[in-house]
Formats: sequence, structure tokens, C-alpha cells
Amino acid sequence: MEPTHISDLPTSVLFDFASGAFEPFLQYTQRKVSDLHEMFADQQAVAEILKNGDRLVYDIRYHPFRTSNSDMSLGVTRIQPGTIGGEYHMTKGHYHEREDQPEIYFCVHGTGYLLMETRDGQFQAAPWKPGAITHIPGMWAHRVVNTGSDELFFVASYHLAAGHIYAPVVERGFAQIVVEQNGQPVFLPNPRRV
Ligand code: S6P
Ligand code: ZN
Repeated sequence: MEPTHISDLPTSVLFDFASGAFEPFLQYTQRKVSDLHEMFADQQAVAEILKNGDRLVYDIRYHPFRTSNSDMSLGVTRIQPGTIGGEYHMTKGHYHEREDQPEIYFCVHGTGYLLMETRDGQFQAAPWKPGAITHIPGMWAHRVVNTGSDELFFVASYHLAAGHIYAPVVERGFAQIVVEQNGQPVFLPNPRRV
């Protein structure tokens, strides 16, 4: 379905806390290991997984709410538990094209971190558990890492006009990576930057 629906009437969707899905949604995207292959530090581990078949890392349901004079998007992302070469499953991560366009993230289920970074090198990792709500200013790149043994769901709200830029994250990643060591999440400097 194309997200072209325009309505000036109030609109509701129904979120299911058990599955992390909501209905109706206008767009559904899956990101598998093959879509994220450049994001993980251990390229050999990525190649091993892909040799034996692909797997889902996360999916996103979107409902872009458009009126005749505004836009607001709702997205719910569900990250599967797991690691690739010890690095926890995570979203690709991106900057917004427009630095005056922030975003609200609301963690509904699971545990992990919201990694955020600016182009001038500031880095923050917000510890996440259900109930954590983070305002991400428009100039901060954002990526969510699932460090738990269960799915992690979060709700995102932003203006469609924000736009998305993935290239800097694909090229350089974030300042730190989050890996499992003795069953615990540990932050390490991104090997691509040292
Ligand atoms: C959009 C918002 C989210 C992400 C989603 C997937 O601004 O931040 O809906 O699109 O969590 O992450 P990514 O990095 O693959 O777009
Ligand atoms: Zn965003």
C-alpha cells in the first residue's frame, strides 16, 4: 500500500502491546542481515550467516498521517534478539536530512540502548527499558540496539519532512559498538574508526 492517504479527520490506530504490531498501517518494511551487512563490525560473521541463509533483524510498521496542511509519521520498530559476531542486533541508524526536525522514541518492550551521535563527535547511549521516552534533537543520528533476550519494540513519531540520511552511518558507523561479553553488554570503540 502506498502511504498517500490524506485526511483532515482525526485518525486512530490500535497498538497491540503483546506483539508490538498496530493496525491499520500503511507501510511495512523488513530489514534482514543482507540489508544491514555493512553495519556490523565482524564481516566474516555476516558472511557466515548469509552463506546459510538470511534472517530478519527488525521490522517496521509505519502510518504516515497526512492532512491537507501537515504530516506526522508513526513508526513501530521491532528488533529481534540476537548477535552477529558478538555485536547485538540493532537498527541501521540515520541522521535526519533537516536538523530542525527532531523525533520522539518510546521504548515499549525489551531492553537495550539508544545510541545517538552528532556530526561533530558528541556521543550518547541512553539505557532503555519499557517506559523510556527519548527526545532526539534533529542533529543527532540515532540507532537502537537490542541487548535483551526478547524482542525490543519502540514507537517513533516524527515529521515526514525530516528526511533520512544513511550514508554517513553506513560509511563510519557510530562511535561505539555494543557487544556481548559474558552475557553482558559492553561498549567498545568502533573498530572502523580506530
Ligand atoms: C524514522 C525513525 C524510525 C526508523 C526505524 C528503522 O525517523 O527513526 O521509524 O526509521 O526505527 O531504523 P532505520 O535506521 O533503519 O531507519
Ligand atoms: Zn529518525
